[in-house]
Amino acid sequence: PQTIFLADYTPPAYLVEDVHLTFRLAPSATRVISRIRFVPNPDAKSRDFFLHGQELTLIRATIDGAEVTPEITEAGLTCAVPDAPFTWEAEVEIDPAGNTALEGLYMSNGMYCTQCEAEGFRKITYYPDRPDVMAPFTVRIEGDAPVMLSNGNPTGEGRGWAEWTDPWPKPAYLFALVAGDLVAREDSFVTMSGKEVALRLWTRRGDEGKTAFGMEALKKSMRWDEEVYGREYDLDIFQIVAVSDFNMGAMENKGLNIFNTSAVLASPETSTDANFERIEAIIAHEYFHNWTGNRITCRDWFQLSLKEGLTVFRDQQFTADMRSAAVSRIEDVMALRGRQFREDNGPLAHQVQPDSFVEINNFYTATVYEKGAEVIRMLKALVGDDDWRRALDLYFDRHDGQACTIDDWLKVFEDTTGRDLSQFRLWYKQAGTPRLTVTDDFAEGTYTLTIKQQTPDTPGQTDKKPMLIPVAVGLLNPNGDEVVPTRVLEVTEAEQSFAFEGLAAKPIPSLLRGFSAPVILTRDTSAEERAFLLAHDTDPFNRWEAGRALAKDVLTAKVTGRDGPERPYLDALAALLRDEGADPAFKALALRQPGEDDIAQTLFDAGHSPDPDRIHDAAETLKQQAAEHLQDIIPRLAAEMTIDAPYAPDAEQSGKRALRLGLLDLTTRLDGGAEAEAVHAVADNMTLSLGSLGCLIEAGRAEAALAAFHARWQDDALVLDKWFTTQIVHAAPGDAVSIAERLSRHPDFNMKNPNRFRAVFGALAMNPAGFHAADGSGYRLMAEWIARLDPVNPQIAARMTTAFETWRRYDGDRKQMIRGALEGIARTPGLSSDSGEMVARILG
Ligand code: DPP
Ligand code: ZN
Repeated sequence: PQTIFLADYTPPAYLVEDVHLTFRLAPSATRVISRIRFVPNPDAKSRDFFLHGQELTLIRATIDGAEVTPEITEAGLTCAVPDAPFTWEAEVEIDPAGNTALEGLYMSNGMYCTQCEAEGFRKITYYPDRPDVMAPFTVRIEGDAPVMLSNGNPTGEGRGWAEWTDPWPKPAYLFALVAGDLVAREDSFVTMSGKEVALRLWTRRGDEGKTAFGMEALKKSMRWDEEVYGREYDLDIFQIVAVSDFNMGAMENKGLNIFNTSAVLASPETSTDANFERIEAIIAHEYFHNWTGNRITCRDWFQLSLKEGLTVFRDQQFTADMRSAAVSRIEDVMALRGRQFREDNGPLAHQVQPDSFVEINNFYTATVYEKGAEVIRMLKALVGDDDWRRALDLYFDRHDGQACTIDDWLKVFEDTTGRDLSQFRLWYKQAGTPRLTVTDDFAEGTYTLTIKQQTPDTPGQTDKKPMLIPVAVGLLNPNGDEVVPTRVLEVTEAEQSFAFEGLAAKPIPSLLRGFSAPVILTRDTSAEERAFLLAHDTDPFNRWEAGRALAKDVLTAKVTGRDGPERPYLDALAALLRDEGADPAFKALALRQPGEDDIAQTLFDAGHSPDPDRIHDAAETLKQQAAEHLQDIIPRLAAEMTIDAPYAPDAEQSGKRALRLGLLDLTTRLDGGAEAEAVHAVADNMTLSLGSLGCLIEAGRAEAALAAFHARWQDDALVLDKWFTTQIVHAAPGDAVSIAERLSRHPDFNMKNPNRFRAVFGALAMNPAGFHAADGSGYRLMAEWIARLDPVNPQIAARMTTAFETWRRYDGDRKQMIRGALEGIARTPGLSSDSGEMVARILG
């Protein structure tokens, strides 16, 4: 496997003027006939003609009608070509039915579908499969499927064929084709300039009842992008197709988005509130890519965050507007810390803009996506809302139709504001989570904050420079009044002080409001001060953060055998639950304890080797204590969370259900699951059904409920995925591995379906004390299945290796066992470059 470097970028030798593709569909022998008009690129450094191609059988090729015999290698082909525009034609044969990697053209439940990002198009035909080659496509599909779709607008159809034309030049990774026996929910949307766009959401038969929510989310997204960014849709039709076997969440193919069923299909009976929220966000995300990704795309894959960071930021803004801004910000940060901080503080740490990769599929990461979005959020905070909007207008204007770089993006901001962003650019180039250490001082009415910054070494990167870090700060007086409203301090030096004058008394600082930068901030803070902020901070994020910090202090103290601030924590929690002004969703978030993985990292940072069992016990003990401490409040509050109206997956109802389930989790510690059983018996939506089932599993009385759940939902793959997952996630640590092992032998387990594989093995990784079982059984099971999956679906196998990314935190025995497991994967004959690269990076 070859390492690709950003520094080696060269422009393509030939550009493509247009592409005509004909597909003659047959499950094991599909013919793809391409007619491509090439023109020499005036900016090219060479005239070497190279087309990517993998797993293709070339039947014939011609140039300007004359037969040619190209030289074929494993990566593609070369051929002597004229030094002038010419027409290339080729016919290849491919095997969609045998394609279990789910990259290129493959089959899912008898339906043809494609996934081309990042480099799947080269498995469909010979082509310059790189995002800086953009062309209009015309696609003719021949076959017997009742529905045959591709990008763009329909331009013809007849018995056994359909033709689609996409007038917008696009890179090959945005190509899509779908064919099968599909049914559509149809709707329409009138754009801001009065153009009517047909909307279709396609599913296989039987899933029609799960499309209403997705369609509404699509229309809301289209309206929002017009209202907030002035971006209008640009084809006559927009289509979404739901596919059961899909490696990712969804894909923004031009005019024909393809979605994992789990990221689009929803109904109250089968989907949780969290599913609805995620679906709304993903539909928005893929739709927003039409401008940030498709109309303006990436020059090369090192620029991936140009489209992903920006589009995640835009979908976060959308969710904040559709739901509660405070709650969605907290959820975004929880996800960032859970996945990106974990990545950034281990062997897989990498830059938002990497300098090199072996397999680009391994860089669709939380760092490129979520940290990328945080970088954009900081940029917006630094330039302000007005310049943000002006800069975005300039970006769309200047770069429409181009394949761009992150530097092009930053230049737009420099030109708009006149600001030099070279220090800010380090956010893209320096890996690792910066640490901020804050001290303060008060004398003669002046309050001084001193902030030190340091970014730890990461693989291949040491001696990092100070970054430009926006730290939003507000000051409260001891009565809880805000004496200095939020101000953004721009930290640019390794150490820097900021003074606030004219204060009557020493204030209490509220630091990093709204999580204004993706950093780890530490400051010696007393439990009283945290409790004070939890009660009084006007910044909802920091209010939540104060409670979380208290909970972490309690848990880490318990694990290390110190006295912790249980009392202030539990009292503050009680006060918050009694606060009638606080939103139920917020209370539910405050009630949630920090995850066991988060505690492990915190302990490791403090110089301990975390013991997963002790962490789990500490979490259980604290839950028991909370249940006892809050037992007077719980029944009344739970009763208030009853909903009389018909189910709606909106922010208000889901907040109430979240709080109700948070309280039920505590009640289960007191009544052994009696109430959970009652809730489960009458639950008429998946949120309460699955939530109460989790409580029953933890209470050890779920056997009958699990059997009934399986019997009821055995024909619904997405619900069955939940059935697999919940048993493992909620299993007692000592049982998790054997349950996962047993479920991997269940007749409904199917390693070829990524959702099902993740439902078992992704779930095992989410039960830290179970996965890290002291006998190494979790490691062995995981490694065995990764090696087994690798030849079938290398992308998912490689992704699953991240279960091991935290290995250096643990004690010597565990480290040795994990090393053994990883080395075992590495020795697997024929291991993919996907998994090979990941294992090598994790081992370091
Ligand atoms: N480009 C796709 C997305 O992020 C990849 N899953 O939306
Ligand atoms: Zn995306």
